[in-house]
Amino acid sequence: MPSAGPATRSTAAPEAAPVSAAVARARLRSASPGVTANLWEWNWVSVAQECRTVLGPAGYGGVQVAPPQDSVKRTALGNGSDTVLHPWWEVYQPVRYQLTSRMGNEQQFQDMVRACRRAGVKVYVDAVINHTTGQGNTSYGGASYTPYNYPAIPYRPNDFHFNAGECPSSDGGIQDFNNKLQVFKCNLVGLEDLRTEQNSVRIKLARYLNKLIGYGVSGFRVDAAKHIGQKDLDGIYAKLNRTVDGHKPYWALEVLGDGPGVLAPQAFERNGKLLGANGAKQIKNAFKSYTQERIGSIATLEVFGRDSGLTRSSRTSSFVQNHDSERNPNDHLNYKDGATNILATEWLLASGYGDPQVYASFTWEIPEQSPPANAEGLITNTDCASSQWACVNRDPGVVAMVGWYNYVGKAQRRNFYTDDANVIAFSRGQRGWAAFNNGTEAKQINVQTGMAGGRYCDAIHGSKVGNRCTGPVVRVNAAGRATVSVGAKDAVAFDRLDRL
Ligand code: ARE
Repeated sequence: MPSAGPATRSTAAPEAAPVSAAVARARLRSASPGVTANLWEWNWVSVAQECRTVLGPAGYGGVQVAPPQDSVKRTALGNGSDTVLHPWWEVYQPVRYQLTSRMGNEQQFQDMVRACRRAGVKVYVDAVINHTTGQGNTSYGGASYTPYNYPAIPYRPNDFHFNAGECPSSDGGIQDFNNKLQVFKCNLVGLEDLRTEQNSVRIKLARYLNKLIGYGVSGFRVDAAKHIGQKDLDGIYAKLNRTVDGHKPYWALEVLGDGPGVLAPQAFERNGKLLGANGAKQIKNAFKSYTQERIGSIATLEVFGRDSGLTRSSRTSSFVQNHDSERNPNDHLNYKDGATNILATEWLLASGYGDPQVYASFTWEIPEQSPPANAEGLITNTDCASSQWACVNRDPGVVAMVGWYNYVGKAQRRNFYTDDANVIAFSRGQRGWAAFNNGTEAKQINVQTGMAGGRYCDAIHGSKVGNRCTGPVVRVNAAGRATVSVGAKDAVAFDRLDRL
C-alpha cells in the first residue's frame, strides 16, 4: 500500500527534553564533533541557552562560535559607501587575547562553555591567529594599540612579516592569491600578518588557544589558515594541550579557493581538516543552478566528495554555507533560499560527507550589516521568533536529520536512486533511508530502500510517539521496496528507530 501523500512541514521549534548527565558524558567522550551548529555571532548568553534547550536535546554534538578575543571597535565611518559603524567583521581583527568581545566577556564565555558541555555539546572556536587588526586604536575591551604594536599581548613591530621586510609585494598586501610568498607573508586585506615562523609568536598564539582549551573548548576553526601555511600551522598545533576530554583539539583549516600546488585545500589535508567551501559551491550548483528559473538538478549528487574534486570526506568540515559564503549568493545558498536551503542542509546531514555543520545566524540586507546590537556594538540576545535571526538549526526537518545522522553513523551509502531530474534517494546501510525532491512538483517513487520490511514513521514530518506516528507512515515490503510520495522541495526520512 502506498504511503500517505506529501505532508506539509511543521515550523514549530522542537520539543526540548533536557539531556541527562550520562548522555552528555557519553557525547563528550567522542573525539568526533558529530553535527555542529555554527551559531555565528550569537552572544554567549544566547549560545548557552541554545545548548541547553535546543542543541543538546536535538543531539547536536558541537557548537561553533565566532572569534571571542578582544577586537577593534570602530569609532567612525570611513569614506564613500561605508554606512555601517559596527560591521560583522570587526571580530576578525584581534588586538588582545582577553575574551572581551561583542559577544560577551570572559566570564560569560566560560559560563557558556560549561552550559554547553553540561548539555553534551562540545564548543569549537573560530581562531583568528594569522593576523592582528588592520585599523583603529580602540577595542571592545578597552585595549590600547597602534599599528604593529600590541602591548597587551605583547606583539612588537618585528613580530610582523611586513616590518621584518619579508613581504615582497609593493604595498605590503596580498596582490596575487596564487603567489606563495605573498600569501604566506603579506597582509591579507590590510590585516597585519604575524611572523608565525617565529617561536615567540607561536608561543603567544598557543597560550591563547590553550587558555580556551583550559576553559573546555574542544577545537578550532582556523581563520585564514592558508596564509599561515602548513609548516607554521603544525608548529602552533604541536604546542596545543589535549582537550579536557583527553583528545588533541579539532583543527579545521580555512583554505579557500582553488590555488595551485601548496595553496590548494588538498595540500593541507595532512595538517588538519579542511573547511568544505568548494563543496558548498557544488551543493549550490546542484540545488539552485544558473538557469532563469534558478532551479537546479540534484541528480548529480550521486557523486560528491573526492570523486567530484573535493577534499576527502574524513578530512573535511562540511557545510551548505558559512558567514563568508552566505554573503556570496551567486556561489552559495543562504537562508533567503528558504525551503531549498533547508533541503540542502537535510541532504548534507544524510550524505555522509565530512563533519557536517548547520549554519544559523542573523538576517541581513547589506553584506556588511551589523548583527542585532546595542549602540555600543554589543550583540543582543538571539530571538528566533524575530525576522532578525534565521535559526536554521531549529528547523524540525533539520533537527530530525541530526537524530538520523547520529543513528546511521558511518554506514555506507547504498540503494542510490535518481529519476535523473530532481529526486534522489538512498539508504545508509540498513540503518536509515532518505529521499529528497528539489523539484517544484510532488513526486511518487517506487524504490528499493534497503530497510527491513515494516511500517516507518517519516521523521521529517512527524515523530514516533509510542507505537504511533504523528505524521505520514511509509510501508516497506518484505523485499525492502516502498512507494513513497516526496513533496516539492521536501524530504522523507526514517531510520530503524522510526519503525512502528
Ligand atoms: C575589513 C575591510 C577591509 C579592510 C580590513 C582591515 O573589509 O576593507 O582592509 O577590514 O582593516 C573579514 C571580512 C573582511 C574584513 C576582515 C577584517 O571578509 O572584509 O576586512 O574580516 O575585519 C581570502 C582568504 C580567506 C579570507 C578571505 C576574506 O584566503 O582566509 O580572503 N577569509 C577569512 C574570513 C573572513 C575574514 C578574514 C579571513 C580575515 O572567513 O570573514 O575577513 O580574518 C580567492 C582566494 C582566497 C580569498 C578569496 C577572497 O578565492 O583564493 O584566498 O580568500 O578569493 O574572496
